[in-house]
Amino acid sequence: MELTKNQHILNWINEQVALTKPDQVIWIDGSEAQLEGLREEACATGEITKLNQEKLPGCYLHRSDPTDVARVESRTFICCKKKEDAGPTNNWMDPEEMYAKLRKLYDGSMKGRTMYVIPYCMGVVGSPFAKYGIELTDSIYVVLNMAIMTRVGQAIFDQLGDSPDFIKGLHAKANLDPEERYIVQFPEDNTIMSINSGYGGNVLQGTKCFALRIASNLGRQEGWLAEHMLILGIQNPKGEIRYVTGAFPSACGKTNLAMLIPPEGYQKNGWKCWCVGDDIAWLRVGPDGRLWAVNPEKGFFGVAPGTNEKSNPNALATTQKGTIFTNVALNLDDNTVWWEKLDKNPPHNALDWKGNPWSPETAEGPAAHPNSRFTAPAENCPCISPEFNNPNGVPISAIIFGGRRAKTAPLVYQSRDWKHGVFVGSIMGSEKTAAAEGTVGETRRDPMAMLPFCGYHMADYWQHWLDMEQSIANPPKIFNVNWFRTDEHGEFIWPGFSENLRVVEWILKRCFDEVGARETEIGYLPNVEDINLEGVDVSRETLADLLSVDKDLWKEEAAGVRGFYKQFGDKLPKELAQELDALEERLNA
Ligand code: OXD
Ligand code: MN
Repeated sequence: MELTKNQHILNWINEQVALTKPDQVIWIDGSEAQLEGLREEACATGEITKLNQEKLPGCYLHRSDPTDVARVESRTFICCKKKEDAGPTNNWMDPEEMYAKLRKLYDGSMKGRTMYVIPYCMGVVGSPFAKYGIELTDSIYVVLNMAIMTRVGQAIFDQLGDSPDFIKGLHAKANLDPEERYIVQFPEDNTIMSINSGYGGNVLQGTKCFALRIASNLGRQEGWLAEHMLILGIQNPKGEIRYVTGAFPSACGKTNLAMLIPPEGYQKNGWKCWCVGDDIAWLRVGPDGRLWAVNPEKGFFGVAPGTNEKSNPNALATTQKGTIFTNVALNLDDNTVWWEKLDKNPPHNALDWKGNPWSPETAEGPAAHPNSRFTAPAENCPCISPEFNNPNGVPISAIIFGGRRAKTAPLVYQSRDWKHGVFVGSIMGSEKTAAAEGTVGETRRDPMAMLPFCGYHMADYWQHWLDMEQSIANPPKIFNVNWFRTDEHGEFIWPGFSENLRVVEWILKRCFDEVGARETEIGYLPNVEDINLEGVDVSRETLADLLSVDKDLWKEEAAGVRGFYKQFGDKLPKELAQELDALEERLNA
């Protein structure tokens, strides 16, 4: 039954139905009864498997096609009229050409299938931050995941009324042909189309496609920022809670920082940390001139391998109910799940992520896919912030950028001002580990961790960041961290995880003028005595080493940035070119 009389919505859905030709159309009202019916149906067809309901209540396992297990940047497109508006870091195709190509692929793709109409909201329904979307999909898996990751149901239609202001999304699994897989954003039409994939990051359109690629365009037009950032609240012994956001490329511990647990000594003194978001932040200027952040998502789509009682007990606890696991291993003895580094007891009677028998003795590959995931409700998280559902978000004191650098970047430094902070974000990068293709140690630049997610020209995006300065009377301070410096044996010097709070404490003190700093060529660094080392096995000498700036390495770094900036040509904001010149001058002085 149709859940709205909105003609914009009905006309658009009718067109998509005529194109894809599903056998039936089901509208998702968001009720538990309807979702439960869909879970039962998906269990009956084998699309998902019900797990041990005593140990993992409400949890299910899904296996995706083995060729369809990750985001595919090579198949992801920004289709705006002018190629130069997409910029050198995005794939582009002319919208007319792309629509024509896609129409052929979608034509009749839902024959014999059901189309589900998912009305969803990014942010709290009715909040000034909120944005609405409708995803049409032929996948129950997508419906169930979207219902965890976003706010779904009738309330969205009620809120929209007759408005045409919603993001249109069409997803068809088709035949999962990797050669014809497309994840396409049409920012000028507020439209998202994905086909031939069932993998989360490609097809849960509310997340990366909408909340970053489309929303970054909306933010530019409307004067706000859509960022690939965690949001963390830090409560000090006085009971004050101060918030930071953090942008990190993948494999830099973003989820761990988002759910940080204070070191024991800090806990005893009354410190607490609160997770507002683990992946995406929408940032707007509040009436007080500060930057306020909301997490537009309602769940966590996290990487399972490596998540354990030590690395991230909060994430692990979050996955113990109401969670959909994708491509992890199934323990046949007790119908629970397992993944690498969950614990030291791999199941001996298991199915791997492809559904083949697996045991540690005979294993030829990992039990869980390295990019296997959990889709878990944020409200399960033991440290979820009481402000999680606050429609106005939380005020941000600091923005933290970070990457994985063996030598160059110190443990932490503060930018000189907003412009320099934008520069620091724009030169962000991470060194490739042995696990990834390419030369080990080579730096992959990933500005603001937005390389795969910025929905328009990266240089225009930097300009937008620079322009935002005018409207933020009380801007957050901008920092860079690096938890990954290594010694001559390649071992990490800084213990990381919980201990990172010691660095965040210094960052917050800087924001509230509670501590000094020393000025260096690259920005402000802590005085060695100003980072609390009580209760951690790190000496002042080691800390001094972590806080050292090697001028020769930084000269190489500056040269690397110059090379990276070249591709942006005339579009590179002059402020950033000046920042690079100034950095080199200071290094050569
Ligand atoms: C994610 C990503 O899945 O950034 O969050 O790839
Ligand atoms: Mn992410």
